[in-house]
Amino acid sequence: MKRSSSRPCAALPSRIKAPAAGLWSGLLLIFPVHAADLTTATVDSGGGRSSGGPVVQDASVGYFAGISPAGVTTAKQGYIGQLYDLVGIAVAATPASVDEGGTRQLDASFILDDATSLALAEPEVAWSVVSGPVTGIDSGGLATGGIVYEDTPATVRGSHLAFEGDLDVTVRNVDCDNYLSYGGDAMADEWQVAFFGAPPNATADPFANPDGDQFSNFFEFASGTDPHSPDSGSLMADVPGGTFTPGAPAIHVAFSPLRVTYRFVRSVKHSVLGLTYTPEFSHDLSQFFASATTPTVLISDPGTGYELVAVPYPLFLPNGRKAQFSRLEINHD
Ligand SMILES: [Ca+2]
Ligand SMILES: [Ca+2]
Ligand SMILES: [Ca+2]
Repeated sequence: MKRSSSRPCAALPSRIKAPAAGLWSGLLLIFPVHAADLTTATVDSGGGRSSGGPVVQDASVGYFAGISPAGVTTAKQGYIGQLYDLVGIAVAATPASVDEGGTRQLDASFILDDATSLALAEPEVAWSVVSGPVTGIDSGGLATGGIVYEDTPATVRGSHLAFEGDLDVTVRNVDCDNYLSYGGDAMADEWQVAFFGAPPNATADPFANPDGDQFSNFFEFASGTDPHSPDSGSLMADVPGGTFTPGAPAIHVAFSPLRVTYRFVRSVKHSVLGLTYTPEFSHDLSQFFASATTPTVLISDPGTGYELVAVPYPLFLPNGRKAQFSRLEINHD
């Protein structure tokens, strides 16, 4: 009896697995059948592109570079492209300021997670004002500064997708006498806001005299005295030394040699405000003679906005009489 037997096909050992077809397919693209024909391209020293014959090589330094010589083939190995994530938006302006009534171009860029940036076209950005006197930003990122009485901080914002970025800017006070109803009265708006608050305020008028002394607000501003104090007194000065306290003009006498000067305080902004200060001298309070000497600045204090100046006190007037009286005339052009 013929016996037959059948033996089932043996299964592959479990540790020998056939690779998935897809994997082989993928490798074949780079390792063709004729593995012996592989040539090795020279990797560019910077990891950039190199080529020779039918080969174009894009690889990073240190990566395998063998590719097929048949046909024009491109092999890409390693980090030849860089992927990044967006982490925020940066807004910039150069400089980070805008003049009142003027404009400043804002620029926006994406901040990437690899510490680089990617410029954004301004129309892609939604612009807004977070705070401060920036009156508007057009679609092209052009910001306009509002009218201010002093240099004033503001914050602007650029938004795109889910990101937004802020920039602090300064709105520069380039005209010291143009702020709302305080403008155009020859008194620095900053001084008016400091003593009388935000406009409008009738007691801040140049002809008003809220403290009831003999000096109008205009004269108090021009002389640096307190418009709320009827007892400002005469100016006090430490010359040389560098300090002074504004007050009514004073006559100063120095000896060895004898030198008499007429000292007064004026605004450091007198020129831009159109203010002129004219010391005048008289024998009889009837006829006054104006000083023809340009005042000498003894102490300048831009921090307070005032300076101490002096002219020689004439012992004798052009009419030959003694100068027994003096006064300071302050005018606005
Ligand atoms: Ca201004
Ligand atoms: Ca003013
Ligand atoms: Ca007064």
